[in-house]
Amino acid sequence: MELDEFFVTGEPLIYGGMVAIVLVSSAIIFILTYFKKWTWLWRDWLTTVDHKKIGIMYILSALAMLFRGGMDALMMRVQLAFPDMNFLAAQHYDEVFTTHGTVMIIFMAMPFLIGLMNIVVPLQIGARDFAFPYLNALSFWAFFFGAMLFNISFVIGGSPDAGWTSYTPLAGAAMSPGPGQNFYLLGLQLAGIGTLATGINLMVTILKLRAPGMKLFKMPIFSWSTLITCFIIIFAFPILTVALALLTIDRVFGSQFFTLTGEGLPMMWANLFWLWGHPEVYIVVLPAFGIFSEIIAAFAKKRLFGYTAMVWSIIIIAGLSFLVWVHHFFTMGAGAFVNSVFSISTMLIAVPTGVKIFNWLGTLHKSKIEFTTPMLWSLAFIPSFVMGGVTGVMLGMAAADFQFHNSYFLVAHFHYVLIAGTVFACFAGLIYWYPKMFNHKLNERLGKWSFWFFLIGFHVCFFPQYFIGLDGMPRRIFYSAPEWFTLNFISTVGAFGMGVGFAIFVYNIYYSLRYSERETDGDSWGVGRTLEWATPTPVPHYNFATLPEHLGYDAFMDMKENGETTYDKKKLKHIHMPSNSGKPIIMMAILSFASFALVFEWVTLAAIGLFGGIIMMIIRSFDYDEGYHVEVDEINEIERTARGLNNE
Ligand code: HEM
Ligand SMILES: [Cu+2]
Repeated sequence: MELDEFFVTGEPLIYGGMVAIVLVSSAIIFILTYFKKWTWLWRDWLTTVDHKKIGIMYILSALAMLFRGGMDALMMRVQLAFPDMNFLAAQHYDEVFTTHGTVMIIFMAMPFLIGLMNIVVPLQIGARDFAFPYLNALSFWAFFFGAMLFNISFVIGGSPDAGWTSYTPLAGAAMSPGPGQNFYLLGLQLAGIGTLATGINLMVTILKLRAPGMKLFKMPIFSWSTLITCFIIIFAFPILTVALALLTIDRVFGSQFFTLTGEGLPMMWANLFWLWGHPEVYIVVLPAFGIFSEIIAAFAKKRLFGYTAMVWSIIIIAGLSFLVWVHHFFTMGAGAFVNSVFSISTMLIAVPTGVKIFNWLGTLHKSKIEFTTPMLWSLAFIPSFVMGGVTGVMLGMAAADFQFHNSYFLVAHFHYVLIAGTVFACFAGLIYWYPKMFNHKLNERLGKWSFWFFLIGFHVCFFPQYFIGLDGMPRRIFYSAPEWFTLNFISTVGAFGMGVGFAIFVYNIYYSLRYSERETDGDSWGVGRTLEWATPTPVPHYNFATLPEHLGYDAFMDMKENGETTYDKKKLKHIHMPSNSGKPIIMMAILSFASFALVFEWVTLAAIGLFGGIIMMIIRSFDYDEGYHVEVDEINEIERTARGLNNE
């Protein structure tokens, strides 16, 4: 391969990107060296197996990906703002919507939520850490290197351009030659392994490590939604793994699973993709439901209305999510009977979802609402998400979908559910649990500015798109006809409004780091109901010194009433902790090297990398490190300092 094929050339925007990458990387290296932070970075972060730190790394990466995906979105909206715009050429537009969709779903929404789960779930169920902390680190690095591999494509080799759905035969070797599509396949493969491992890890954690007395039906709702999400991950992700592998083999080694010419089955890809893909949208929305439930109950200062109905509706949604995948291609030609079956199963999902909406409204009913920013995001979620849900039912009517299919009506619909559901929940959850992670709150005034900009921007951006869609504008085109000008222009203005909201949010992180008051009490908002608020802030690395015997639903409320804490001197025992390890990051770096080689179809190099990965697994299996103990004296010291008891 020639060097000028290796680097992407010819686009001013991409040269700008290259310069930005070099500048930012040099700045980071300089700062780390200047302040002598390399050992700190390696010892405290890169080798950590602590679920709280891994969660923070997930969230930071997800915020970076939200920025990247957001820049893609703004570029597309600029191109569509005026008819005859020449900002993005057709080919470049294709690449941008492909990377936007993929980054947002795989590298932003899922890791953001997994990051929150990492931090919150062990604390909510009274566990010391994940069941397999080492595996948790491995999962994070799999995601991280997968994301890096995918993102590097825009400066090296070229971006994929077949949509985030990567439909064959378009995505096959004949119609999409070159490394672009391989980046998609291998980036997702690597990250997917991490997600699958997290699903198993969290499921075992929740089933096996709950504190004594915390029965499943006493568990906080966010932990419930996580548990069910893990089941979806475990059943759905292997389908993606297989589909990606088959398409990789098609492209690199010339097999004919999805080709047209070799009597492959291109529609089989669409089926496999959506067999994973529809459950995937519930992977990113069920945890969001869990987050909103926690926040709404906390700031309505009431017990969650209909807890049991909530749990069952999550379970039913999860089950149904595997039975609706054909609604993504009603136009395939499966026939009226098949389409009717999938139409009905799709509409059935609205029933348990409706139940949840009424449960949230029931919780709010006659309550004294405290309008904090996490609560604002949660309140805004309800009507906004309903607008996405109702249009989803419209799309679910097979006959009508022949009109809506591949139009901006669909684009509006899925942004309504993904943004009002997932993104609002990410913001709400991050702000709500922020003091648990960083010992201070985010500034509420800035938070409200960012909320209003984002919320209004969101509706201004996407509401008009329903009508542009009904007017006939197809998705995935880089050209806006003059008759769609007004609505398209309004939509672009809204997109920039959201951009401003996000910028304020990021600025708030910096502002609060400098100026926010440091916490002394673990129950930061004063309204905590669940166990994570029972720990002091910052949370000790072992989480809980001791736990009360009986943990009911709303465990922390009971503890407050009974005057109990997580520090009962009489019950102290040493705590067994896992040691840090550099092996997860090294192993995943080696596997990402192998994947990178395979992207360019350098098969020997890829095989060597894979072999290196196997060597790392063997080394790991001879690792007899049993971890270490935190002794009673040290626990006493940590708890007394954290609780401010030393001055007494
Ligand atoms: C931040 C504001 C956002 C804006 C302004 C925006 C805008 C857009 C635009 C203009 C397109 C291309 C439509 C087309 O030409 O067909 C698009 C596609 C898409 N967006 Fe977004 N988006 C945003 C956020 C998100 C989020 C948060 C997610 C997911 C969590 C998401 C997921 C997708 C997906 C899956 C596609 C389809 C890509 C494809 O056709 O392959 N977007 N978005
Ligand atoms: Cu679906």
